[in-house]
Amino acid sequence: MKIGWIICLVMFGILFGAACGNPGPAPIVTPQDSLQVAEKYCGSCHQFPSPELLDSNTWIKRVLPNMGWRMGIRAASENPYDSLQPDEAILARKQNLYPEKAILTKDEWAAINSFYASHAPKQLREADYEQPGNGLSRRFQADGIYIGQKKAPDISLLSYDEKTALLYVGDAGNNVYAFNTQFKTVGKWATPSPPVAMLIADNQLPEVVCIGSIAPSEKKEGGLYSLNGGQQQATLVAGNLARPVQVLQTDLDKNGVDDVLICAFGHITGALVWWKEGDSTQQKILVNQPGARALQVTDINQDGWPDIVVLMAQAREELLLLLADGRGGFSNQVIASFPPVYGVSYFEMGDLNGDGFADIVVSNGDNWDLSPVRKYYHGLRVLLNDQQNHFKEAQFIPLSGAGKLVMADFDQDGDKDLAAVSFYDDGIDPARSVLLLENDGKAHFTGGYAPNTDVGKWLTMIAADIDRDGDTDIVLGSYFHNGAEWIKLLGQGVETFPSLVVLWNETVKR
Ligand SMILES: [Ca+2]
Ligand SMILES: [Ca+2]
Ligand SMILES: [Ca+2]
Ligand SMILES: [Ca+2]
Repeated sequence: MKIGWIICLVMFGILFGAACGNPGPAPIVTPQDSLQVAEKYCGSCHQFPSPELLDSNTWIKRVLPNMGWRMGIRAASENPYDSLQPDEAILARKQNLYPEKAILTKDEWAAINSFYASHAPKQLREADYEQPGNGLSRRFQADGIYIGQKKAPDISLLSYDEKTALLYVGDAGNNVYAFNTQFKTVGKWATPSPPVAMLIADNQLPEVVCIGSIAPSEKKEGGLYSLNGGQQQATLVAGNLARPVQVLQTDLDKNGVDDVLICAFGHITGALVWWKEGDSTQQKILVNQPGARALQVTDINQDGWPDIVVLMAQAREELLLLLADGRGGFSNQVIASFPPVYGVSYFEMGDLNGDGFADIVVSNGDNWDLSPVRKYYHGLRVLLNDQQNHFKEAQFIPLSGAGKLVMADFDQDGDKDLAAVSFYDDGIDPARSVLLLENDGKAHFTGGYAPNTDVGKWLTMIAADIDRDGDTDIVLGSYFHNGAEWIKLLGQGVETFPSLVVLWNETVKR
C-alpha cells in the first residue's frame, strides 16, 4: 500500500525555500560535514535512515534518485510527474510532491549521495529466520477454502461476527460474502471498490469500509457502506475518505452515543478521522498525516477516559498515543518510531507479561517501496510497557515481509500468543509465510511456521473460534496483487490456490 516516503520533505522544502528566497553563494560541503547534511535533509521529516539499512546499490540507484525528486533535484530532461497517472499527477502537483526548485545546494546533494554510497554495505546481511520451535504449530490443521472461479485469489477483507457466527470475506473484485460455519454463502453484496474492513456492532446492520484504490492514490474515493440484508448492493453511509483501511466504533467522549474512528491511510496526505456520534458531518481530524493504518482504543492511563493508540505507516513511521484530556480533546505523543525502510505494517496491543499493563507488538515488513530487497530487520517487535506507558523493544523476531498479526491464547495456557503473516515477501520461500509464536508467560516468544500455508500470499488474517469448539482458530485470506506474484508461486510448485486457509486449532480435541 505504501510507495513513497520522505514525503513531508516537501513541506520542509516549502518552508526552507521560503526562508532562503535569495541564497548567496553556498559553502562547499566537506566530507566531514556530510553526516550533518544527510541528517539535516534525510531526517527532517522522519527518522533519519542510517546508511547501513540498505545496500549501496539500492541507495544510489533506487532510493536517492526518488528522494532527489522530492527535494527538487532532477535532470533538465526529467519530469517526475510523468511517472504518475495524469489525474494523480494533478493532485501530486497540488501537494508540491516534487518541487520545481532545489531545496538544497548541488554540493549538499553530492555530499548526501557520497555519504550513503561510502557508508552503506555492498550487501545486506541475512536474518536468521529459524525459530527455536515449540508445539504451537502442531496444534493446527490447515484446510483450503475455494471461493469463485478466480485462479489467483484477491481476498482483501476478513471479519467475523461472534454474535451471528458469520464470516465476512471481501475481495478486490468488489464483493463481500457472508459465510456460515460450514462455509456456505448466506449473503453476497457488491461494493463500489475493494472492501477492506468491517464495522460490526449491536443493533445495526454490518458496515463495510471500501478503500477506493488499493494502489497508492491521493484521491478520496473510499467510504463506509451498509450491508443491507434485503439488497445485493452495499449502500453508502458516508464517502469522501482517503483510502480508509480500518474502522472502530466506541463511545470516545463518554456522552452515551458511540463515535466512529477511521484510519484514512491516504498517500501524500491522510488522517485519523473521528466522526462524532458516528456522524460524518461532525468530522474531526485527530492526526493530520498520511499512513494511518491501525488503531486501538483503551484507557491506557486508567483515568476513566478512552485513549487511542494509532500506527502511522507512511513517511513518519510511528506509533502515536492520543491521551484523552477529559474535555473531548487529545494530546498526541510518539511512543515508538522507526526509519522509513522499516515499513511498519500492523500492531496489536495486549498484556503479554501479565503485569496488568498493555504491551504492544508491531510488525514491519512492507517492502512495496523503493527498496524491494530482503531486510534482516523486517519482522515482529515486542514492545513492553514499563507500567508508565513507555514502550521498549524486548524481543525482535525476524519475518521477511511481515504484515498482519493477531494476539490470542491459542494454547489456552493463560497468556497471549501471536500469529503473523509474511505478505510483502519476495515469494521465494512460501513455506515460511505464517509464523505461530508461543508466549512463555513472560512475553518471550518462540515458535515455528504454520503447516500447509505455502499456497497463497496472505494479506488478511483473523483469529476466532470458527467451529465454536472452545479454541481460537485462524483464517488466512490470499491476495495476489499481480500476475508476477502468482507466477512466482507457480514456479515454487504450488498448483492450486485456495482463497482462504483455515487453521483449525485442535487444542480442545486433545
Ligand atoms: Ca485515559
Ligand atoms: Ca504488560
Ligand atoms: Ca498462550
Ligand atoms: Ca476452534
